[in-house]
Amino acid sequence: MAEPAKLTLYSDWWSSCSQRVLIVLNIKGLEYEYKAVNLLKGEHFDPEFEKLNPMNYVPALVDGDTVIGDSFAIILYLEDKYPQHPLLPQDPKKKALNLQAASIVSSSIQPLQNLAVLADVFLAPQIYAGLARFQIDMSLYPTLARLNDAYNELPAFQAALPQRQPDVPSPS
Ligand SMILES: N[C@@H](CCC(=O)N[C@@H](CS)C(=O)NCC(=O)O)C(=O)O
Repeated sequence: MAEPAKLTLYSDWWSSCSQRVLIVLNIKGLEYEYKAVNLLKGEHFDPEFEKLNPMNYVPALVDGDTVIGDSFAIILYLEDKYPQHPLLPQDPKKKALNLQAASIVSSSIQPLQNLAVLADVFLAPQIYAGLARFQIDMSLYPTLARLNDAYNELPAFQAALPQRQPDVPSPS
C-alpha cells in the first residue's frame, strides 16, 4: 500500500500562528516535514511560496494536493481529519466558547504583531499622550523612550502629532 503523503508545514520559528499549528500537530502525534520561510528576509513574498499562500503568510500546510494557508483553518482541518486527542469539546455551547476565544486571538490580537503593522501605529500615540498629558519620566522606560525617539524622526508620525492638526486650539 502506498504511504500516505507526509504533512508539510511552512513556518517561521518566530511565528505565533505557526506555533499554534505545531502544538496541534504535536498533540495529535502527527509527523510532518518542516519547511522554514524566513519572514524577516521576506521569503514569504517569494513566488514559490506565494503560489502556496497568496496571502503571503505563514503557516501553510500541504497535505497531498490540499494546501491550507491559515492557522485556524489548518487546525480545524487537522481536528476533522485526525480526531485522536480532540481539541474541542462535544458540547455545542462549550465548543462555541472555545472557538470564540480562538477567534479573538487570531482575528483581534495577533494581527497587530505582524511586520506590516508592528503595533507602532498604536504605540506611538499612547507614548505621546503619556508624555504630553502626564509628563511621564521616560528614563524609567528606556525601550519605549528609544521607540519614541525613532517615531519622532519619521515624517508620517510628525505630521500626525496633535499640535500639527488643523483644529488645534490657538494659544490663549
Ligand atoms: N490568519 C492567519 C494569519 C497569519 C499570519 O499573520 N502570519 C504571520 C506570522 S504569525 C505572518 O506570516 N506574518 C508575515 C508578515 O508580518 O509580513 C493565520 O492565522 O494563519
